[in-house]
Amino acid sequence: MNKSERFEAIETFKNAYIQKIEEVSGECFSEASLFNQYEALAEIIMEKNGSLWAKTSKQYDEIPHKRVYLFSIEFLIGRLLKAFINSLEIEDIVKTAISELGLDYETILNKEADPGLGNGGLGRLMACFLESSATLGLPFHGNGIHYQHGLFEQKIINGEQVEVADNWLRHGYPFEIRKPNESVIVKFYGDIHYDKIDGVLTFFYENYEPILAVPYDIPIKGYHNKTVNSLRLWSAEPVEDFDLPSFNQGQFMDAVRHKSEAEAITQILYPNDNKFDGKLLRLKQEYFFVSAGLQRIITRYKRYNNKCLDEFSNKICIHINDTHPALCGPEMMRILMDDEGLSWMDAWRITVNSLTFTNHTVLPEALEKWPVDMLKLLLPRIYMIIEEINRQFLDKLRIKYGLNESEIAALAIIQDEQINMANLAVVCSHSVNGVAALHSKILREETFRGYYQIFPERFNSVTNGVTPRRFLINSNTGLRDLIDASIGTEWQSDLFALEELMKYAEDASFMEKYDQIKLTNKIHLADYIKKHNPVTVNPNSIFDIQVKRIHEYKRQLLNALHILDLYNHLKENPQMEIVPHTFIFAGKAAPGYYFAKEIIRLINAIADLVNNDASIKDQIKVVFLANFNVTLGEIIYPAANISEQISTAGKEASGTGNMKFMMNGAITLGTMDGANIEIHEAVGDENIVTFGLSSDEVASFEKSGGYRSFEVFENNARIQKIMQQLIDGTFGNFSHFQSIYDSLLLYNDSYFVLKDFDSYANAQRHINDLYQCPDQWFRMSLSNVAYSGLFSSDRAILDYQKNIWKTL
Ligand code: CR6
Repeated sequence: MNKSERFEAIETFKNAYIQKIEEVSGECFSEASLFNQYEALAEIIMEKNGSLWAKTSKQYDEIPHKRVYLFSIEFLIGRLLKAFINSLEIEDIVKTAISELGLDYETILNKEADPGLGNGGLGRLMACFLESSATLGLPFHGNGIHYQHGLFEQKIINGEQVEVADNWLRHGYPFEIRKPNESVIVKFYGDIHYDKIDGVLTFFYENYEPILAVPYDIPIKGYHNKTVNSLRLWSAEPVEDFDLPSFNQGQFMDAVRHKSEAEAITQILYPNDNKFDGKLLRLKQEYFFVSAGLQRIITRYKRYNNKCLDEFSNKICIHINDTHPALCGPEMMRILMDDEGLSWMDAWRITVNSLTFTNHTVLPEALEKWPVDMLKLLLPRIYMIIEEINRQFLDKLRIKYGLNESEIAALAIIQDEQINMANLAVVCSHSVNGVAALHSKILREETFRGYYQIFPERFNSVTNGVTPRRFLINSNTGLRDLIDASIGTEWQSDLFALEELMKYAEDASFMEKYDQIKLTNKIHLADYIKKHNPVTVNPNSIFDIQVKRIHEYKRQLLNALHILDLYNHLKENPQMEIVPHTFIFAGKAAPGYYFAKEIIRLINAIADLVNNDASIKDQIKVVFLANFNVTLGEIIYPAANISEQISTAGKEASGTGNMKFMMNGAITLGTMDGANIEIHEAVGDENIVTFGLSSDEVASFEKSGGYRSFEVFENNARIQKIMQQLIDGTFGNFSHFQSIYDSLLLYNDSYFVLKDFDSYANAQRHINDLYQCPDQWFRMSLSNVAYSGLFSSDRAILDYQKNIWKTL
């Protein structure tokens, strides 16, 4: 764009924006509120998306391409306005126009709610996959739930987590389009009858409770291209709003009961990460979005394919994200047989050939198992189909594979009066994958060992990835500009091109600019901290950061106990000097997870002790930031020096925060777990600091009943001291931490915190030494950025396309 075109574009935008502000507010431009300014900007951008959206769908209809539908109970999409503006390549125009109108661009963007429609890594991964697919121009759509309330907002009061309901729709949401004419009915409860009609067994489903599923579509815009895909979220509504007969008889509550019972299904996101919570309402949610999504997909497919379903699995792939949508198998069978009149054999072939499944965890407490009684009552027809899938599968194991009864029992879908949803998903899909190399190996050798023996060809592995657009380009603009100026812009759509940055590894002037950018990002985070916490942090200190859900296996406790030990060292050795260190934590605990909440309380107790002790001369500061979400992450990742990825080896399936930090030049301090292993391989041993037991060592201790934490305690005076401090009143107002003490000593430390303590403390000392050599630190940091290509979700999506969905 030349100068005069740019000028014209700015003027045109200004006029359109003024007009839009007046339209949305009914006020003069100068009187409109900040919210009106945001609303108007969102509307203008949605109009631009809208025409591209329509063109993309038309194009997909005209050039048949295999489509992928991603079924997930969570999509953690983050704020969209800035992402849309950047993807449309109009940021410069919009920013300049807004500032020339005397308004503040960033303040306007901050009015947007951050939809919390996910718990953590799993939901965020799905959002990265949507963004990457649109950027790669692939027909790929999401299917999920339109929760009225997303994940709770976390406040920290007196050092403790307090949950506040999230109300992201309070002021409306400008990026969704309600499509009532595409609604479908989802049926619950009721009775099944069958009869032979013309010699064919026919099922009748009666007395069911119908719920209306209404879709809301959100555009998913590709970066710097014209593709706009859809994320479809289903909302539950009563088929009829109001029961008039009850109302007329004066039974006012009864008249609206049906409405609130229906709406309850999509009222709230379950706030558990990596944990199964077997509530009936959750089962309703799972079936609700599966059934609604599949019904629409099949109806649409028939419309464009002469009503013939023969080729369905060559043109459509339904991806099951973890086991929450595993009812896709039986529901697809139901639709194909009962609604479409296909035989069991034809329906089964189409179902298995269309479905693919990703497992995201090996933690036993996360594996979904629904009681048979619950399923039978809520979804009688689906239960019949599951029983039949199970029966036929077990027969096959017996006859075709010659397994004995105990081997068969281990692979059954129905076990001990429960439906094992992982087994259901494996049996109904033609591909099963883990999310990092180690995790996939554990699936093959442990979790799904028996399945791997009979279906080795089904097993795949795709290491997770994250979108560089959200987590680097749009959130670390300083680094983006430096990279653009150094190696051009190709890397933005091919992250492997970042390797070229290594030619600057010895370049002093590049290093100076690079370090300055990190410092600016740290100052930005320090300002945020000052606004939200009663502590001032030094931007020149090492920013050592652990942000993720609070979970015992993620071992925030190891980090916290090490800080306490470091503090003790400084107190005992007043002459001792370390590089000033700021330890930053953020993350939510599931509301019912007592121990995780105690860990938050301990971190805040340590923060209170350390931050207020002048004798340690500000050498360490501890910060717990409330309400970690995607938006806060975008401020945190660019400011990190150290990325804490310290899970007990073998427990973290992949991790994705590790990749976001790496892309922004943080050095991983981690165990050999999940994708850390691949980060280690990508950057080389000299650009990462690893420590701790290996997953094999952890597994072998576990097989022999665990290790003896008391022995470690007895032989380590430093550990004795910190353990004592948990219960001796050290934390004053914060009182004691008896349950933490007990879990580590009395209950044998299931997550190997004390076992890995020394190794972790040594790794921390090593980091401290490395940071004191600025040249070396710079090279380490730059290597992390340069070799992050493998961890782009573009690469992950291409792997899925090639090896799993077979769309390339
Ligand atoms: N909690 C894994 O624990 C992985 C993501 C995305 C998780 C985490 O290691 O990176 O999925 N698993 O694959 C589940 O949610 C079940 C997660 O986010």
